Amino acid sequence: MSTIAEGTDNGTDTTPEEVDVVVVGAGFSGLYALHRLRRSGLSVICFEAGDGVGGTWYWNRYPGARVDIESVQYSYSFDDQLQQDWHWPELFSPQEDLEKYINHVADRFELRPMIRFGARVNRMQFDEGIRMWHVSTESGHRVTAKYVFAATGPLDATNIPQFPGLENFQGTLVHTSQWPREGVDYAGRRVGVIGTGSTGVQVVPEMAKDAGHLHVFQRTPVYTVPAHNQPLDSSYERDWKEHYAERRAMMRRHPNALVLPMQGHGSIFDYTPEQRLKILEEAWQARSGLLFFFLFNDVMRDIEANDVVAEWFRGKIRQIVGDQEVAEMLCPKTYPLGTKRLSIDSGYYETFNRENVTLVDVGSNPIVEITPAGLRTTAEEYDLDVLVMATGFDAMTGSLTRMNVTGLGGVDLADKWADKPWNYLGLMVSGFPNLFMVHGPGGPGVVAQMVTQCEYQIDWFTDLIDHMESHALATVDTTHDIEAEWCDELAEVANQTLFPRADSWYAGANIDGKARSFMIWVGGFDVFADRCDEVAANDYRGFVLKP
Ligand code: NA7
Repeated sequence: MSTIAEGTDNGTDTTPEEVDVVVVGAGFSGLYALHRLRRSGLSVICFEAGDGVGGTWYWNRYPGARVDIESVQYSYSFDDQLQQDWHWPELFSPQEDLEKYINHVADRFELRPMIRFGARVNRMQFDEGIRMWHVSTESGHRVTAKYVFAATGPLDATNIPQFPGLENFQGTLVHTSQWPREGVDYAGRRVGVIGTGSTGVQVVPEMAKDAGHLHVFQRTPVYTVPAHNQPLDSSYERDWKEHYAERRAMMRRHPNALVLPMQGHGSIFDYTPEQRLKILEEAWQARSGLLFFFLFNDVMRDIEANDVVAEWFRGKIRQIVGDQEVAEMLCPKTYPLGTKRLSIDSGYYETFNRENVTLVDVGSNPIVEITPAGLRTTAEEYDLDVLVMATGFDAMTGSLTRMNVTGLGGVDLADKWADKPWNYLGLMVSGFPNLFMVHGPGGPGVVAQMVTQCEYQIDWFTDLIDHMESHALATVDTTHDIEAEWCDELAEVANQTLFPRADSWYAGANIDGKARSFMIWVGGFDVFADRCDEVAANDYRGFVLKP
């Protein structure tokens, strides 16, 4: 083992030609991987496409960008002094505060010298002769490494639908995840937002405040609940800081890696309609939108139970939105509640009561063309100065397949995943030795709190590396039989829930031509982590380790 690969690109490139580990991405996962790997005494280099740390919280700087998990939970646990020292001003942090935090972490733990910024990885090739990875970046880095951590995030590869005429638009065109640092001038202007997922739900109320007129182009309505964001109450903060150890342990034992204020009411059918109303109303007023998943244990499994909550939900929309035609357009009716990411918002439905906001149904009348002056649907033409794409991501797999990754026998990862993203435990893919995926397809990914999850997965990988180094092992891989078993188990677990009933990005349904395959382990983070622990305790059962 060598020493830590440090040095900045200040004119002279100090990037070594060979390291123990390459980490791709300097978001929450990448930074923790750097910290943890350094503790193992390994030489590490990190390539980050952006000019700063933060990953999701570096790129998604659109107005209203905010985390949808309480910040006291969505934060690192690996250093108690850090969680004691840090003060979150708000309950659900805005992007600026998350970026501040992650920059603090990079400085506090002196991680920056290990990172090469503006360095997008564009090729990763496993060399069977030397059993190492060759990693290249668009900015010319060429490094050989024994191990690679793909800390690339499940929502990194931007999806911009290729509408005819897109290149002819004369106004400002921007995807929410590529929002310029200097901002976009939209005050008093004619703005269009395409997309009403979690991002659309956040950007719409914020832009409506200053836009001259805002058109929201909605293909599918969203279920969103109020965040009730507020300044972080000092006694609440104190209580968390006093109980961090036990609360972090509770997260490890929770299916979604969360601590929730209320849950576990049993079946919805155990209650009278009046009692259900009371429970649902309390949840609507409470501080965690994700509660709706946990209020009753049959809502995500039984369509009739789900329908009860969904219908109550539609009633809420009809109450909030004045114009009942608009309210009806906003009511989700084609997929069960929770089977696409439940959003949390700050005044989303209320925004449609504003004079300067118009909802356009592009589900019934699709967008046919972007024109130089705006866009045209099958029904009408709209003149716009600013067009915002809140159209999401080639989720889970896109960030990996876009890096041109080739494994044993020169197999391209994109080809290997042409029909489904084969993987074992979401951690590894057979034929791609020593390539570790953080939040990979096949793991709990976005249905569980991601910071706790990334810490867990990175600890698991670094323990595996420590094991390999102390036993003089050169490679770890898995087999296609094992990954086929895992993918079957994942599908079986998903099929016991309502999740597969939605055309969601959880199943690759949002990208034209992408194979349909449900990619997320919805059996619980707790069960997943127990399984990973058990695998490790049994000599990494299912993994193939070679000297
Ligand atoms: P999402 O959840 O994928 O939402 C994208 C939105 O864009 C969604 O409403 C889509 O409608 C819409 N969309 C995509 N393509 C089109 C076209 N061609 N025409 C019209 N509308 C379109 O991405 P987000 O960024 O909102 O959220 C991603 C995750 O980030 C979120 O779940 C959180 O985990 C954080 P559709 O529903 O496909 O009909």
